[in-house]
Formats: sequence, C-alpha cells, structure tokens
Amino acid sequence: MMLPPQQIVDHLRASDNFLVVSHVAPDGDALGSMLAMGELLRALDKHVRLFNESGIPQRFMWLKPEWDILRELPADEPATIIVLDCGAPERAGARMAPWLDSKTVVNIDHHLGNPHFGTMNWVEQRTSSVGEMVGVLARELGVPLAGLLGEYIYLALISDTGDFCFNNTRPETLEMAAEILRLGLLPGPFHEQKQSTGTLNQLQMRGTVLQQARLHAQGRITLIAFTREIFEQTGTGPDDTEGLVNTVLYVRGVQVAISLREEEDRIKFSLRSKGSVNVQAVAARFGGGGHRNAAGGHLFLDMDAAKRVILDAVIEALAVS
Ligand SMILES: [Mn+2]
Repeated sequence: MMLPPQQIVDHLRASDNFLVVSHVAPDGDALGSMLAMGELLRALDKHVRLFNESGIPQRFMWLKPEWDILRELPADEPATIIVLDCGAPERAGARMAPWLDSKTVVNIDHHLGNPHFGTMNWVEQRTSSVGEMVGVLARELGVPLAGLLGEYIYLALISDTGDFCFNNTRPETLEMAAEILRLGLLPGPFHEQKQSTGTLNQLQMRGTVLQQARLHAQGRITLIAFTREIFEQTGTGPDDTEGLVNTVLYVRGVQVAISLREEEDRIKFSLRSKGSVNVQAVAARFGGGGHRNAAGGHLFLDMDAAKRVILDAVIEALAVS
C-alpha cells in the first residue's frame, strides 16, 4: 500500500500558511489535485492559497471553484509551498520557479525523472495521478473524501487515467474512486458536466485535423498537427486540442501517436504510446518529460522541421522497444 512520507504528514499537521501550486496550462490532475489539496488543508483549518500561473482553462470553468486562484506571486510570503504534478520546478511557471529555490517546498509528483527539487519530496511513479496521492494524504490525515474534496480527486483520477482505461489504472485507483462514490459522488452527472464543454467550432476544427492525420513507419505511428492557420479558420485555440492525440492512438496497428501544435515561437509536441514503448525517453531528449505512455515538450523549430525531428526520434524508440 502506498503511504505518504511521515515527514510530510507531520509537516502538514504542524505548519500553517500554505501556497499550493500546480503546473502551467493545468490538466485535470494538476487542477484537481491543487483544488483537492486546498480543500484538505481548509478542512484542517489551515491558512491556504492556490496558485497557477496560467489560470483555469475554459474547459474547466464548469467546476466553478470557490477559490481565487492566484496568477501573481502573493506579496505576503507563505511558510510552505506545496508543488503538485510538476516533473521539474520550471513546470510551475517562470514567476514561481525562482521561489522554489529559496523556500520550504513540499514536492508531490508522479512524473518519471522528477529531480526531487523540494525540501521534502514524495514522488511515486506508479500512482495514477497526483490527485490519488492527495487522496492518500487525506486518509492519513483523517479527512473523508466527501463533497468537493472527493469531486476534485475524482477529476484528477479520471483525467490522468483516461476514464480508468490507461495502464496506470491500478486496483488502488479504483478503490479510491469507489470510496468517493460511496461518500456521495454521482459519476453520471459528473461526467456529463465534464464532457459538455465543447463547441461546434471545436468539433469542426478537430474534423479538419483528423482529415489531415497521417500514418508513418508502416502504420505504427499516427501524426496530427494543429496549425495556427486551422485555429484561425475555425475560431479555436490551444485549449480545444485536448485529448485528440488519444483518439488517434487507437488506430489499428498504431503504437505511438504524435500531436504537434503550433505556438507563438515553438511547436508543442504530445506523445502517447501503447505497451512498452517509452515516449518519456523521447520527450526527455528534447527537454520535455512525462510518463512512459504519455509525454510531451517543446521544439523551437517550424512545423515541418519539428515533424521530421520528432518522427525520427519516435522511430528510433520503436526500434528499441
Ligand atoms: Mn498528473
């Protein structure tokens, strides 16, 4: 059974005045675990604030969190910074990263290659999500996974496991989900709200991107590309791309899916793989990171060059897996 380090449990009990931080452009685990940690500390009567440098993406607005999520460093400094779901300190954002060198930092994460940048570190690569780790902490601290705390952890669990489908879904993950359901969460309405955030423009943009999807390496790789041109034509943006890389992974015979997204001065790449193909190692070559079956990073190249570089790297990874 996974247990949090006693030092962290003791620190949360004994200290006060926390700032809880998650990574820029938060996904469901980053946001869910941050909000859950906020609820947990609030239940323990602690002074707690939340910080996310890029704020809440539109697709999560349905959560209507009762938290004012800071995007600027607060003037009065917290005693402890809890950093969640960040495989490296830079993931916390350009404004926050320097703070992490000089303050008491609790680093709770599940990424491969996390360099243990905290004063206290709890890094579990086997766990589904950081939300699951916050759930384990809550149990240890005697706070039930009910109400908003349960909802936020559930969001983290379903986000990082692809609705309990990915390899990182373990019996413990489902047991935690069951515990949350027993305490009142209704999965039907929850999923309905979570799914009902798309727009027709978004569907049409995705249609265009899928039409242009290509197979490579004798059908073992699919590649999709979100260009600025497609975003402009369809009135969509980066927030509308979420999850499409998973869809193209499930083409028959495909082992790796690559998604490229054109940004201001770079290409953001996302990689998904099946089985033993390690895409974290591919992402790490370019300064990125993640997990064995889901990773990403940035390339300072144009779209065509990025395609060639990333395809070559993935083909190499397929050869050694
Ligand atoms: Mn995560």
